[in-house]
Amino acid sequence: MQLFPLATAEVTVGDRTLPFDALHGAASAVAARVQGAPAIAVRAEATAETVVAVVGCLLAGVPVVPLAPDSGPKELSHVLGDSGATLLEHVDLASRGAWTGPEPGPDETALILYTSGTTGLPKGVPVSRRAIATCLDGLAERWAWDPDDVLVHGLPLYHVHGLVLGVLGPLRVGGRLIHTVRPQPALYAAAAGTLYFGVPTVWSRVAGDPDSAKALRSARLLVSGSAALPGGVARDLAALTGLVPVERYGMTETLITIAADARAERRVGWVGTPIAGVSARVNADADGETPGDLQVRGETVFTGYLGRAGAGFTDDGWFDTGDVAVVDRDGWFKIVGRKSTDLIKSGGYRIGAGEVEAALLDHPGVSEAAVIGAPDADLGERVVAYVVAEGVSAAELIDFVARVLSVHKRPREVRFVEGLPRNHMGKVQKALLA
Ligand code: MLC
Ligand code: AMP
Repeated sequence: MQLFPLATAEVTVGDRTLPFDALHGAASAVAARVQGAPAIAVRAEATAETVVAVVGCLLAGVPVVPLAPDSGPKELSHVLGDSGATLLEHVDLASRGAWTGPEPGPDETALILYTSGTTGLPKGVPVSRRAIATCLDGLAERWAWDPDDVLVHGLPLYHVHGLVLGVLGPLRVGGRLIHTVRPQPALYAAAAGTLYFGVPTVWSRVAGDPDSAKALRSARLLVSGSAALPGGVARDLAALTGLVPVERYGMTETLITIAADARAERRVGWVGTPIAGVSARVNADADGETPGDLQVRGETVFTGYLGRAGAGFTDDGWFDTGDVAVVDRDGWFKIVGRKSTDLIKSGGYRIGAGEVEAALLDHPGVSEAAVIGAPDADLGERVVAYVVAEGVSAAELIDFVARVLSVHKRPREVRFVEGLPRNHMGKVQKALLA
């Protein structure tokens, strides 16, 4: 199974463009360097070097661990230790090789993505080549994505959205990618693409910048994902661009599993039907449109966290997403919430409350900490920390978390309290905090 069967893609990141031959040549040189390594970590800055590094490892069949470039020391040592990866220090865009090694098998691990749980440190999610191929082919079918498309986005290159869909997608489809480095409305407007990706925060900012939004009128398709798209944002975009975004749903562990067909009538708030190779079900007590646990299985779904086989799967082999959904008679799914309030989605980033709490407790001035996601018009949810602390300011605590963890995991707000509400077992009652 070839991951990139067409040699027609072209990748632009910022002001650097790599036609397929240049990308393949530079990636071949990386492949020759890394072959045989158990895993390679890449500081996934939004650069052409990151794309070359990832493709080089994929050619050589070496699992890639993409790191948030602003990872704090705590995250970095955990991820490197847990994955056994070696950090790839330097990539030369000018070097050329001609990799002719055999195509790795479909069950080989292509990527190891780290993602937050409700407690503890991030967990490694091995993603197979088959999972990537099935996901991208399913989405290409839903979106009629072809080599003539110019995909534009500016999402981070260490998550499913920006990396798997946003970089490996155009490479598999054989089309063009323009990565704008930052997902800013004016940069989206200037790139003049046919197809655009964004998280809801990005789409909300585009809708808030009418001049940039109107420039997207010449696109054929806007896609939103990673968090729920507010209906108001969809309507504002429709008025400005003439396009209602399609939604798709997924997660690190499963890649994208459910997507709306670009040719179907838009159903704002509904994410679509399972893509080819995937099944989804709502495990509800009652029939019909009753909210229940959304469970998925199929070729895009991982087989287990690194070092924790079996966690998250039902006895009959479905992955329990932790999301709550309804499904209608036509088989369309709507995501209505999440079971745990300890997984926060802020700006499309998944942030575990427990990880932020542990970071806060590492500060000598903090004796107790509880973190929640509060509704936020821009970010969907914003990280709010309730702390019992002495001799430290809110700004200092925010900076502290931004330093020990990635910047996006920092609380946006710190509320000082005398004590945290706890039940008789001593467990913090977060419902009483909000
Ligand atoms: C602010 N900054 C600080 C700081 N306060 N730096 C250090 N310490 C502090 N205390 C700086 C940051 O470094 C950055 O600087 C700037 O402030 C803004 O950072 P931010 O506040 O984090 O940006 P913000 O505007 O909040 O970001 C919004 C956003 C971002 C939409 C751009 O949230 C984003 O990129 N989201 C995408 C997440 C994503 O791709 N998720 C997909 C997961 S996969 P500077 O200089 O760097 O600008 C998935 C599966 C699926 O979910 O279904 O897709
Ligand atoms: P991540 O692991 O960062 O990939 O985040 C996965 C989570 O993002 C899912 O479990 C959902 O909660 C959320 N998510 C992704 N896409 C959507 C969507 N279209 N609508 C609502 N939530 C979404």
